[in-house]
Amino acid sequence: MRKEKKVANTAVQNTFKDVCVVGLGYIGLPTAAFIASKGIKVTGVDVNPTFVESINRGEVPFVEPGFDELLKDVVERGLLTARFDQVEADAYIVCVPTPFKGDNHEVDTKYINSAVDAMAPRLRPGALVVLESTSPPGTTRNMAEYIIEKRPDLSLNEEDENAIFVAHCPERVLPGQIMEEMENNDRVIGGLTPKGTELARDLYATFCTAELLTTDATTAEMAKLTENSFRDVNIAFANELSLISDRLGIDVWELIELANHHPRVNILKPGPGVGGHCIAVDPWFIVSAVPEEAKIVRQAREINDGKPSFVLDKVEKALSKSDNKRVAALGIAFKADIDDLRESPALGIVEQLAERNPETTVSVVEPNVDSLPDRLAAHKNIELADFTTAIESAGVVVLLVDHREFVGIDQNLLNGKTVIDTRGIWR
Ligand code: SAJ
Repeated sequence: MRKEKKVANTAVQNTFKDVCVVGLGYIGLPTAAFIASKGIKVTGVDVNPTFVESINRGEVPFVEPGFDELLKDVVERGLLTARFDQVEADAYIVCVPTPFKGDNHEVDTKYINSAVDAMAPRLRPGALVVLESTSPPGTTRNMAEYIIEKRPDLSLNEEDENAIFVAHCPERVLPGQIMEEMENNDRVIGGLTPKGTELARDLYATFCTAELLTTDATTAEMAKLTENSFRDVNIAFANELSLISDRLGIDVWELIELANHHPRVNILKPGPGVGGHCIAVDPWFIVSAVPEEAKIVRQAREINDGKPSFVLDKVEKALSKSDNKRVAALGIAFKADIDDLRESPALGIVEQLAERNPETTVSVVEPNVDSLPDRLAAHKNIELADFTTAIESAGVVVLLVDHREFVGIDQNLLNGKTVIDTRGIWR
């Protein structure tokens, strides 16, 4: 591993006059905007018309604190434009989803492949292609080989005149804190060749002021998977403690608070399960690559994936003892203060609750969305409600997400209700 200092912006801007970012989601769009804010012309590409139209109006199509101003500025200054089709550029950054498929949780590279299909005809010798999407070991090389399959006139040998350069630079920002972390998080950058690493490092140096750590592509891929697996394993420990504490009849929050007073103990928080498209997905790529060895990683995934059914059982038990069959479900996002519903355990809990208990009405309170997602709207016994109405009419209240709106509420509102607080904010 080599630590590289930031290079001067002016030198970098000479190398990269145009950058094309493919995939304008929670990661791609902020990345595009940060690069554009340094005076580089950026074209963002997405298949979603709502996103493209909203971005070209200077409006962020999702909730991310503090990002609106930056986006508006770069769009108004003509530095960032969104469109459906790719353009010729000095550098491409691929930020498309990499979901898994099948029972073995292998990566589905269909979005990377279609990004390459659209990019290949436009690639010029000397271009840099960076894969940011979280990927199993070997994916960056496979992507590069797929590019060459489409463009046999180009080469991956950096000595050749017709060489292109390919690298992996996994995204690391925490949704909800992207404005701070995009600039200040250290980055891991691994090229397929030394020149690829160098060029990718120069590109990220345009907007990242932290350390740029260089390595090879496979180690960079594994570094990202390792980071998210580390967090998953630690959350699984907290979730396992919540099951143990429930069985022993003790308060898990108090238990963790006490244990965390030890100078070398720092247990994370239990919850209703692990969501988002990163931590709930990425560890499986390690399991799928090396199933024999990745025992803790697999077990952690299973523990975290099992937590929603534990919560569901608790709610159903409470309902069976309550005359009032209405449930107030607080939060459906995958974590606090965002509108992202991907892989959200809360969403699954609400859906199953309604499905398994047709006599029950579930009032969902989610301050970050205007309407229920189709999955929930399809159920007649699920409604979107405001906080006060939902609580007042419910016999059972289940807190699923620790959104700021739920934290300091008047606890008197909960009198007479059975409360299941999966995030421990009302203790
Ligand atoms: N969670 C708990 N208990 C905790 C912490 C989190 O139950 O103590 C749950 C959350 O409620 C959520 C899930 O885990 O459902 C994941 O949330 P998170 O805040 O831990 O992480 P993400 O998915 O928002 O972002 C992670 C980050 N990775 C790490 O912290 C190692 C982020 O830096 C990555 O960029 C991101 O994954 C990604 O895109 O890979």
